[in-house]
Amino acid sequence: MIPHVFPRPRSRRLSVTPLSRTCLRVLCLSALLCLSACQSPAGFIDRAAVAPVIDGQLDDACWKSAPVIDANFRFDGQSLRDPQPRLRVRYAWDEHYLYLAYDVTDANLVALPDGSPQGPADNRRQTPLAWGPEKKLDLVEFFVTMEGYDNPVVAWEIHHDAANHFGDIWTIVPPEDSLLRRSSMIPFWGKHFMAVEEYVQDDGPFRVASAVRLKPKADGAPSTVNDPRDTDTGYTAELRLPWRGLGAPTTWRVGATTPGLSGDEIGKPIAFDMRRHRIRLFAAMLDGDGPNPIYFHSSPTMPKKTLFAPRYIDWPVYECRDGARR
Ligand SMILES: [Ca+2]
Ligand SMILES: [Ca+2]
Ligand SMILES: [Ca+2]
Repeated sequence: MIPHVFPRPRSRRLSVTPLSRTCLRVLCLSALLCLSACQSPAGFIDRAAVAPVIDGQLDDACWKSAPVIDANFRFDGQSLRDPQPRLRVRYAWDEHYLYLAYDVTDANLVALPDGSPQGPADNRRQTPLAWGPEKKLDLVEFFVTMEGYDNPVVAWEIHHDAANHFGDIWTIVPPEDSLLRRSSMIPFWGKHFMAVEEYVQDDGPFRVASAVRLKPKADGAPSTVNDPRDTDTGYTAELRLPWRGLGAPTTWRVGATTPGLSGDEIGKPIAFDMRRHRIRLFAAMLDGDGPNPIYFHSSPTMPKKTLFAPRYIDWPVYECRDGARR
């Protein structure tokens, strides 16, 4: 059985009355499906009444009310939390953006560029190096996909680091038992396809943005990147990703009355009503310190020592809602 990627709301109920043997089989099968389909989301993402300023400081109103997600599950054990704080993330949304904020605790910050800048001509960004154990490289990753993009999963893998390098990889992940995994487009360990040259598009004036703020050390001076002579404390960061660039369905746009865009809507930015829509959002951190680099992440169910992208069923599900109720 292929589990549903996005559990449906609890309000959906089965309505089967003729209990013939065949119907009982159908009912039992449906009940099994519902076990995977009716689970509650891991949490909610609240709408930001005021958009956060993307400056790396987490003093915006939306971050003060957002739940803090401790992404310190260890790569080398399932459901195994690290005793130390590692990566803490917060999420928010509004009609144009998904906002990501995070706080890294790290005594030695390392961040290096990789390849050429990417992005549109008026919003270029430098991609970070994603793996470099000999350099003690650090990295933060987010994996995001939306309900509906579930067979195969179409997701974005976002990379970010202490030097504000920003990378985005368009990823396609067929279900594990799908023959699509035999596609010549699936070279990455026979599991998924990564389009590294693609990038999250800006939606007119609504543009990808990111920022970093280095946290102060014991002496009050900011932590330093790529200088191991001191003892860092870490950094905070904010990212802003346009819903339309992420691929939110245009049927989710504010005031949608038709499935497709009407003539005067084509080419204009789109405002999205994300209320009640569900997204899968998984956060991970690579820390290059110690004898071996290690990842920490936000999923209590991710199997140990597993490649994150193909395990989309273990990315936590969040439901977008309007306003903080906490
Ligand atoms: Ca801010
Ligand atoms: Ca480090
Ligand atoms: Ca340093």
